Amino acid sequence: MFSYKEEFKKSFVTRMERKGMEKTAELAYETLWEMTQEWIQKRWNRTNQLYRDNNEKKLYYFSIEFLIGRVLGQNLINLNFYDTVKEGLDELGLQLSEIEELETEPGLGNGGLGRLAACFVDSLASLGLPGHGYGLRYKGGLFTQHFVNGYQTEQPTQWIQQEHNVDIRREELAVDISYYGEIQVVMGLDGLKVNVENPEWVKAIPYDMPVVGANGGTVNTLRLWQAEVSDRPFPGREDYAVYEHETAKITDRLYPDDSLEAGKILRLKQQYFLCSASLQTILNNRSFSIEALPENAAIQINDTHPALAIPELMRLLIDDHALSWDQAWDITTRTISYTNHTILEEAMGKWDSRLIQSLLPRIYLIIEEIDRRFKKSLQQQELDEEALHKLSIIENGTIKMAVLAVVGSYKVNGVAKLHTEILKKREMKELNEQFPNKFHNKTNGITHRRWLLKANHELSGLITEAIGPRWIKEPERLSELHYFAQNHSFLQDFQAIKSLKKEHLIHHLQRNQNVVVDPDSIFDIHIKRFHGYKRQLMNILHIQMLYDRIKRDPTYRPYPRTFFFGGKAAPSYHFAKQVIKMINTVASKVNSDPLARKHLHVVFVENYNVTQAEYLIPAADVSEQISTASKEASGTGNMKLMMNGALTIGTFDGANVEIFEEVGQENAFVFGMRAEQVMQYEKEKSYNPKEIIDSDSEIAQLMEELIKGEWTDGKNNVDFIVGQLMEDSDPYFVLKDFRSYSKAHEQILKAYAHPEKWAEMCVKNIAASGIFSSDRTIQQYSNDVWHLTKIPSIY
Ligand code: CJB
Repeated sequence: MFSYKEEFKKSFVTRMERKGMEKTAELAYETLWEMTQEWIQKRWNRTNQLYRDNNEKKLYYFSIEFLIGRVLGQNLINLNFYDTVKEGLDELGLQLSEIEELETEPGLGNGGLGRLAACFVDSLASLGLPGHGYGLRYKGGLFTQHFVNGYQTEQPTQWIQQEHNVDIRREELAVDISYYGEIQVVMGLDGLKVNVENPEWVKAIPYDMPVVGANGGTVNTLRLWQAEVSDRPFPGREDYAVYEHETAKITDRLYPDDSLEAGKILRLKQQYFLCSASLQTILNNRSFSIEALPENAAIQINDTHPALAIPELMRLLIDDHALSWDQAWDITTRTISYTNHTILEEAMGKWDSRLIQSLLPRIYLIIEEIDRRFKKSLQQQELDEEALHKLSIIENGTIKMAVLAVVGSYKVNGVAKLHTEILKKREMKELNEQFPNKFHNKTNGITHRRWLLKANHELSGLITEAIGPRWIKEPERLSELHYFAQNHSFLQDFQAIKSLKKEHLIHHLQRNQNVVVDPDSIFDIHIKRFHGYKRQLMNILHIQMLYDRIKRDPTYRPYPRTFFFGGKAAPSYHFAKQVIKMINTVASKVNSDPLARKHLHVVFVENYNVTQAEYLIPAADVSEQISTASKEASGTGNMKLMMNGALTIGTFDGANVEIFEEVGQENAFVFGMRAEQVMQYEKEKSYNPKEIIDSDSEIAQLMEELIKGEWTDGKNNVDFIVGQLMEDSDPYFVLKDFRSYSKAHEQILKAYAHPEKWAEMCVKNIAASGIFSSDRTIQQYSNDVWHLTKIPSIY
């Protein structure tokens, strides 16, 4: 009888033998890699053929980051081959999990925004929707983080290997990008025409990566552009060595600043490179008239980084396709839509006009014209100075990319209900009034195929046993788990799986970091980028307070807790790096104290990335989502942890609000100020942290210890942190929310004392998490913004 497993084993062994070398794990990885690529290639060709035959409208998702994580295991899962391959390899004496460990993770993103893009392309393919990702092929992904004396150090990460790369070079699709040059207005056949003389040319080479949808039905493309020297002659090219070096720099590395726009020329070069290359390829390879672009293509720009797509599309339509300004504007503003991911001032893309003027002179003229026409359209209205300021694209020598993105697109969305409301009512109030139907909300989501099926195979199996497999295609069916929330044997199975995933994490950490963790402790997990507003500081201060209590009060002997931290700080973000150092210092003090260590353990997981997340998330009991209300646009880690049955301790911020709505506040630990209160304090500048210190003796003691240097190890200096809390008036309200945070932790301890009730709450969280699948998000984008048609499945 035919068996996929036997077929796989036969083919696998033959290939291994053909290689004629020792049967190492590396060889097994190579072999499995090749076989997977062949399975994918067939499906990829079929999908592309379908696209050519059917000509449906396509979506292009432009993003400066795609944090895809390891691909081998995910591809096997989406092909539905994972179990077959795993069992087959088992029988051959090989462990698939060991083989997977050999893959270097492509770290082509910083955090939430990049990972969201990766979840989105997975969902597009899995829903059978024609949507492709366009990004950059950075040679070096996000840096590798190591701790030296507790300080973060950064090493470059190389993910591209000589062989077995995840992508395919498409030389024949290369396009040229131009920078610099002088503007010349010439008389053409149809009137005046703008030319750019003597630009510097750079070649953009696409590398295509397959994006395998669920059941292998649809394989879409993630196209990443690499910068190389152009074949075109131009004056500056004589100094070839310099030119070659400058060119390679464009896609040499990912900028490691999460939520901080570095106004650097290289960053601008990257952004334009992505936009120009992607738009040229879309226009060059179209099978429809240029006027029909909006009916055939939707372009979603992921934050303002690709907002230059707006003037670049205008340039291509006017200069290369001879359309009038009005025609070009009509097409552009019916093709492009924009997602905003932050209201943090420092992360709102802003460029010095002179920089754009010199690097992209033609683009600058177009932006100027967009601004001029927009301002002219406002002239009839009586707008005050503040409104005019909020509505200007160019102001005082600065180009505001967020305003450009809103004006030049047909839809603008925030990434959680609260965030969208803040955009509409406050940050972009004036723009929303000008374009009342443009703004809409699309709450983020995560792909359950990676964060449940792949990361937690065991829990997925249990869910399927209980409610059948339909939830995999329709994750909202996870709600059927409600029927099991009080089923004793189901809860026991859930607890057993949680313990198993804790063991997996412990084993992983033992191997990588040589730390030993108590499997019976509460796993309290705070994983995300380091930023003031994410308040890792509040968490570590709270741990200090618990330590003090244990030392001071002989009756205070709480249930053991392990506090895990994971995350990187932007190399230039001094405050965040100080917090990292402080956590490591507190960890060594607490962990080396025999009494405290019985109750508290602090573990900082080095080099947090997608792979580490896959170990941490399934093992979590508690999910720390403690940002200052109004600051976290959405958060997506909150959703991943919930889906794996962790209980959230969190503020009313970002998508937490919706998580609490879905699961009920009684199944989470909610604390802290609301967004309106925070914004009120900010407006009135009326918050004074000294009042808190004066009225709360425990907090006062903590501050005193900090000032006295009791939490330094001689090498670190907490002055900077104390300075922010006191002199800088605690901008993220750490002390203000501290007491209610501490009370929420007390509630956690009380709840954990009843294991079955706790497990019930966990299961209710999983049951309520289906709505946070990115399949739901993508379907909503498709219905409301992109209007895509599902392609028929072939498998
Ligand atoms: N975000 O990761 C980034 N980088 C930015 O530059 C701006 C925002 C994050 O995007 C995520 C996806 O939408 C959000 O969940 C998160 O709140 C936001 O900080």
